[in-house]
Amino acid sequence: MASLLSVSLTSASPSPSASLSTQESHKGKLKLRNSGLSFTNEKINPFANEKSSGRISMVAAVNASRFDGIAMAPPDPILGVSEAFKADTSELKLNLGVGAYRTEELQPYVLNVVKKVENLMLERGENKEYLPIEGLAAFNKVTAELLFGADNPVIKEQKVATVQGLSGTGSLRLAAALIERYFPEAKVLISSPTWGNHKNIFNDARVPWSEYRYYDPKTVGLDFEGMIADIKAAPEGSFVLLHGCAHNPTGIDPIPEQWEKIADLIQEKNHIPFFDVAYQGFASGSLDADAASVRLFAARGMELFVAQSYSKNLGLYSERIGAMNVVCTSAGAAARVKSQLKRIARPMYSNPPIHGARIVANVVGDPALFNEWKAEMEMMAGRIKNVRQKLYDSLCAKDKSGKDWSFILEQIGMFSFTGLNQTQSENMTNKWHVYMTKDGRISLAGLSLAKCEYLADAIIDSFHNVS
Ligand code: PGU
Repeated sequence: MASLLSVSLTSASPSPSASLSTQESHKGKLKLRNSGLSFTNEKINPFANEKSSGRISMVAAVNASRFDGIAMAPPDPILGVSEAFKADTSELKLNLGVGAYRTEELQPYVLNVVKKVENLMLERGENKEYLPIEGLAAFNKVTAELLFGADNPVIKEQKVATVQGLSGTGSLRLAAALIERYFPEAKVLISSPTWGNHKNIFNDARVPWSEYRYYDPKTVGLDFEGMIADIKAAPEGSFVLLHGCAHNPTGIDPIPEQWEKIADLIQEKNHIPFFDVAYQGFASGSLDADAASVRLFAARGMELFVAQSYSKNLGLYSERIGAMNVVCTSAGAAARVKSQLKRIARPMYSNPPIHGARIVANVVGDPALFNEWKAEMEMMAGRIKNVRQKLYDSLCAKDKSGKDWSFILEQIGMFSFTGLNQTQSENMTNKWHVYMTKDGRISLAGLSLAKCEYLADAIIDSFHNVS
């Protein structure tokens, strides 16, 4: 029989974020921002409902855990798909969940140029000392140049605050913390739909967000009017999160004239554009073409945020290499913003990892290796375009219903947004062993030419036979 003991706990302890906000509290009052979300003590502190005000005591069995109040978290909608895929023993199984490039043999791919540079790094016997908080200087230089173009006045005039981040996600999270700290009244507008983790990032940073219309299921295209109306209706000075290229999950990007109109409106409303660039060079095969949207905004002299990732274009998924860039209207503002980004990074993770930063800096810094990278990027983008075409051809050949599948060819990047609903997507997995996210997104980077016909059969069955 379990013996009983009494446990004493300090009650009403503020949540971790509340204690962070205390730094900025006024006259000792705890200031929690109204994010429109429930982050009350009741939600976070399982003991908060206890009546006692100073200290609480509770009686617990020794076998009971202090963590019994913590519920099981749901699996991640994207990374959880890979876990389910691993557990499936069927030979037919296909992982089109996570956006990660695979070869035609459906194997993970390490770029040749990365292997070369890693060998060079090993030969040089470089040390593993801490990086500065802002990351590797040579990386920060080349990453901003790749994004804006080396000749861009924003670079020449030192108007960009660049810090190395923990890939795209970590860079977005840093920026979210900057918004929370210095723009307490602002909210972030995100596209509907968007990459699933965007909402988590802003929720955890306690930055309120709302959605703007983006995808029109009727046309399986961009709802440009809806997008414009929602950005217009947002309070002045909002941050507008935009996907630099290859919108995730839809694969639908505004055309250049639409980008101009979006920029006009953002300027008019005094909003701050916030680009997430996770696919530069990977969407079209060209680093410059895929940065056109960001450069268009920068050329207007606008202040903007840009998060970058090297997960896809250099295949450095697990090295966690990316950057956060803030373009300011003066070098002085950029220096101050950078100092604050460092201040946010220091207690979060102190300083970033060096390996991926050295790979990027060495690849971009050597003209021959840089060219080799571009060729490999074109090859990867080309393989994805080929499977996109073959999937479309297979759907047209097999589907006798007359349905127009041409939207698949109009989408760009590594994903296709099939238009399958949740039940249909579940049929893809349960019946056909095709693993994908429940929003109907498939990663074409995980598809081979050999599997296109099988996938077409699965899509046609799910679309027509499941409601
Ligand atoms: N932003 C967008 C638009 C993305 O699609 C991704 C990755 C990221 C940022 C972050 O990538 P980092 O690896 O942190 O640089 N999205 C992929 C990868 C899996 C995931 O959800 O993290 C995806 O499958 O959507």
